[in-house]
Amino acid sequence: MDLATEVDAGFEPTPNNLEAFFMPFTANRAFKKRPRIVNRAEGVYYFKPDGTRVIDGSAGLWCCNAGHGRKPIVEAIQAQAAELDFAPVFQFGHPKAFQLASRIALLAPGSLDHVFFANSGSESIDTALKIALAHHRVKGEASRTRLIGRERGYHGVGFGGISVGGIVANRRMFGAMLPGVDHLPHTYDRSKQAFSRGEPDWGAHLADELERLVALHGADTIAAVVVEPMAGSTGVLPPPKGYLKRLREITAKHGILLIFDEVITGFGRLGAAFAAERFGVEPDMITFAKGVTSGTVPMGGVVVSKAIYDSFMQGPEHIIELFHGYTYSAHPLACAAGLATLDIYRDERLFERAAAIEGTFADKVFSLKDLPLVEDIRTIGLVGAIDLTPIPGSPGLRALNALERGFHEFDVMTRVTGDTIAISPPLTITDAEMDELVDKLRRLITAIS
Ligand code: PXG
Repeated sequence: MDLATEVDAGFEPTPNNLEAFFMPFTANRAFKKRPRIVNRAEGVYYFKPDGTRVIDGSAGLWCCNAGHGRKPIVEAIQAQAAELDFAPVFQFGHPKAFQLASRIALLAPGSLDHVFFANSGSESIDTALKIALAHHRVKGEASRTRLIGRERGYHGVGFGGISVGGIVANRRMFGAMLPGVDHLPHTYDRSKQAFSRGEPDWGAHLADELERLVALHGADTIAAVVVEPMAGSTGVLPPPKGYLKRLREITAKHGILLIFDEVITGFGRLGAAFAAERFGVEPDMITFAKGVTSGTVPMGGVVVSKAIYDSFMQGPEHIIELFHGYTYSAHPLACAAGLATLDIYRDERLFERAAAIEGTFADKVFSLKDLPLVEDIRTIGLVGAIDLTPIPGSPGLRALNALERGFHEFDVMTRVTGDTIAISPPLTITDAEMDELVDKLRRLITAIS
């Protein structure tokens, strides 16, 4: 890109251009021809460099649950940077790491009482898988090494996460991955579930496929099953009614750990602190990230049950119990941001708010049902998905057009996957802002028909 174009895109002329940044999960060449740049955010809006307001239909990347530019979070981060910029948590500690762990443990259901910190969802998943393997080993069940994921699952991009994940494009380029992994079938069947609000009625029996995997491999070889309570990245697939309970029963029966990947569903997205609470199912571990700091500072982690934590607390006390951790686990800036974020969630009752407006949100999203391109709509909590008719021969192009034209012509930001538009606005969104979002989507979908 030459300098003149850069200026058009709203940049100051500098010796830099757009080439140096190898962008993640982005069509780099298309983007750099026609960049989609934001340089400011407030509430449920981003702003383009020319000042145009763009409604944030995706809470950034499903993470800015408290909305953008929240003063208490900003100030907490600023104050923390001045007070304690970094502190090791290998063999040392700082107060806010313990405070935040306690706060998260209080939010998590039942006996999920201990928090291991990481810096992203991907690290959280790898951490959970490693804890599962090590837990069985310290209990004397070292044969339990197999990990079970699910088709259409997304668990980040580490080798553990893509191994248990079920998205072909994220796997096919990267070799053999982890050995000893198997997958449950995904739970979506449009012919049985189209236009379901909340949990679809059909599909609980798909959890019984786990019994088949147990019969095939032997329960004593299986360490853990990991699923997103609601699959997010592959197009918003709420769990069929009773499905997660059934998975819990089968895993418990066979001594297999159940891990809920709540990187998206945690911190209010489904109208409760965690989806585990909403669905009344207590897993053995919950992974989280994103909403814990409302996206402001990278952070992730795993909440583990007391039984798992206790299983490691044995042997001589001077021995490290788990040989795992990251330089930036429980980084002071992330902990400060997390504590300020949890205060906002509590004081503004944002999880309850998400639950209270879920019905209105669903009504508004379902109002798009009459549009000719719309093949299915799914909603749950403050999440919605709209499946569009693909352009024949070019899968994904229809939704990509929606992303591009949405940003440039309709001033709306969404996420797309395949030919699905996914929406997950900040939990602070007002009724009028929901109307604006849905109205822009209506005009956009009409325009790309
Ligand atoms: N698990 C789940 C369930 C996720 O949704 C990750 C793990 C990985 O998190 P990190 O922090 O390593 O990216 C995720 C991330 C999208 C989209 O538009 C979804 C994610 C990230 C970026 C885009 O669907 N989810």
